[in-house]
Amino acid sequence: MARPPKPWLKGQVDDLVSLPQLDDTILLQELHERYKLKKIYTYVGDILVAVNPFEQLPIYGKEIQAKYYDSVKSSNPPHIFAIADQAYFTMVRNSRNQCAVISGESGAGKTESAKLLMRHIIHLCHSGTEGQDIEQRVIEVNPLLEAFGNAATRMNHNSSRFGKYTEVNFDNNGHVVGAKISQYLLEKSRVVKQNTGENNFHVLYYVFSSPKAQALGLTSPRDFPYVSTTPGLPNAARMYSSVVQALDTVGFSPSEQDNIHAILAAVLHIGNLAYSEARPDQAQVSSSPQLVAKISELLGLNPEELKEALTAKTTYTRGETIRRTYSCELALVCRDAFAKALYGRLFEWIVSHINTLLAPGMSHSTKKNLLEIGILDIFGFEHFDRNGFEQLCINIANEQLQNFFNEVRNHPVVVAVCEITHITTATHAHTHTHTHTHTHTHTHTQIPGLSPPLLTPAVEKYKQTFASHKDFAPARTSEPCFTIHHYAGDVTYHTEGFLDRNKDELPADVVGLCFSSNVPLIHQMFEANQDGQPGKGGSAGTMNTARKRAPTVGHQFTSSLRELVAKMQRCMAHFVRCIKPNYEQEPNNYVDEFVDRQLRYTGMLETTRIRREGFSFRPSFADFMERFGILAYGPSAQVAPSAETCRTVLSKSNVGGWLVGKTKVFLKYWQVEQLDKSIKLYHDNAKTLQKLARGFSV
Ligand code: AOV
Ligand code: MG
Repeated sequence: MARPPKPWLKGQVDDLVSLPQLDDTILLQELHERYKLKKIYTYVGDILVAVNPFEQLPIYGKEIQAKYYDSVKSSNPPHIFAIADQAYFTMVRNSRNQCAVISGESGAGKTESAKLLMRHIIHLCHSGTEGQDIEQRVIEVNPLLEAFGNAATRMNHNSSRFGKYTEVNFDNNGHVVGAKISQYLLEKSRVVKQNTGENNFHVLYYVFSSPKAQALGLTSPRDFPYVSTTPGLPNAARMYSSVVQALDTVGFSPSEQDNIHAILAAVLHIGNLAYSEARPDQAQVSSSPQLVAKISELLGLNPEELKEALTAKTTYTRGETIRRTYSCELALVCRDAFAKALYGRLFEWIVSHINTLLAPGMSHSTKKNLLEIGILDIFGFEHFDRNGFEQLCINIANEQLQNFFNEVRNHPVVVAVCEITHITTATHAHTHTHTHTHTHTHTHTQIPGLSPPLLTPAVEKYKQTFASHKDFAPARTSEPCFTIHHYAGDVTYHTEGFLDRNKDELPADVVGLCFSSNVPLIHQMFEANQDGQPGKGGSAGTMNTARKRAPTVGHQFTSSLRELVAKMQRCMAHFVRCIKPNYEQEPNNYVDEFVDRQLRYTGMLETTRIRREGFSFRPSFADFMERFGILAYGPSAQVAPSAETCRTVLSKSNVGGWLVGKTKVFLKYWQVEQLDKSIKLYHDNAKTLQKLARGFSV
């Protein structure tokens, strides 16, 4: 009969994998016990679980940061700083790029974790006064992007409405030399419409606190429909100052900041444009001339041309120009599309300008020599009462991350094949075998809802294409919708408006108009040909309709995600799993069922098992010897990497259970940690010896 496992002190074990027994219930209970003791961080193998405390804990101060400086992981309690420490020093010692993937549902604490991670990395590489400037600028990018890309939702009072991957670049000495942000799919629709009880983007409230508000015509949020029906923000004035400070620090010039203010004000004013019917199906702007003049002034446009572009569409067929007037309903759609495009393009410009300002300088122009740590903070899985195109994209991204999480170290080949072009690959990843996943990838290569032929208003097409697929279900209602069995649960998507959101087209008349703006930034924002809109050559107002079809939003999104995953696969990955303990976003409240659901759908335990048993680290002989050869042969020996020499190193160290293959060494993650520990000890001893020697020579 099997002996019962030895008892342990509940909530006192830092790495749950080291427990004599671990199942779903124990995992849930241990996290709960630790949470009660305010131990929000726990290791489950090489994954850090972070339970959101929803209160400020005294665990992030300078003295704590000092403890997590080049430390052995097990010598301190689990912490997000330990992940930063491990990533940074592994990068420095092995010259290998690192990435941190932070996942969890909305409000679980991803963005806060990303910031803490970044803060500690900057602390670790802090090099005195030199380079301080760039470090501070990299840090200030966060509040800046949050102002423009975050909003209060029902799930989170500071919810990221875009995904971001921040790469921090380092030179060979481990000093920060620059950074680059990639942003994914800002939820532009929020600019013009918000769910009940939710806000617009933060900055659209902050801007009312500007000293220039009066000149911009910004009286009070009450007067602007895009923000007047929302709860609003209590601390707008204070936040406004912090955004301006961030803009200054990152390096936005005063005139660039003026431009940003003007565009934000214009977006708000556009929401006030009203229409009346001059004739059936012929809308005219019925708002005051002052309003039209204000918008035109802010955007550098001609007021008459503005009115024209917002009330009719010009098409060119066989040399003929046809002007089709809008109904009031269509004119409102056009107005909102204009506001969304302005805001969306402003956001894109801000990100690309940040990248220009923070790009590694000329002396580092050979980017090849630079090292990097990437931090991924993407919108969490979403499941609302009504889910649209945005939710589908967000959830696809989460599927892809889940896939990366499950497979990254154990089955790199499968991952390479499992691209985001297929939505079902990661579904139920914890129950699928890998061959299974593989097969699926080849059976379907399109994302339901994202490939243009499937985006016809008839949902019938979906049914035909995916009827036989087990992870796809046509809805049982007469409404146009379908259900996908995601890894995190079933989500029903309403296809209404899918086509338009996927195309995300702005009428050519509006594009042409903005292209003609005498404000260089506006001109530039509408110059890029990325949306299939006229580029430098096309003069405003004479668009040719035969131009190439623009890539859809879905297409752009999936291809940028694919690129991102490929990039992360070349890095050493660190995982942080954020857990939301309760729906109410309050401290001291851990709802077992709520947490249990999150642990189960992410397949926490299954992932842990795969990682514990699998050989997650498989370096070539050369890579292995470069990193660990010193343990057997010392620092200066010239030893050829071979199965033999690798074996010698491994036998000398105290780890068992490794394998040496024909070209590679096979190690489990904890064996790597053990070897790293020996390396650190080696260096520490060497340092002590040097000190002693210096002492003798004095
Ligand atoms: P998210 O990034 O995962 O949601 P956030 O990082 O914005 O979630 O966290 C939500 C809120 O939880 C924060 O605004 C804090 O109030 C609190 N919080 C999170 N982590 C901590 C922590 N370590 N200590 C104290 N409070 C914390 V979303 O962006 O919605 O998916 O799209
Ligand atoms: Mg966030």
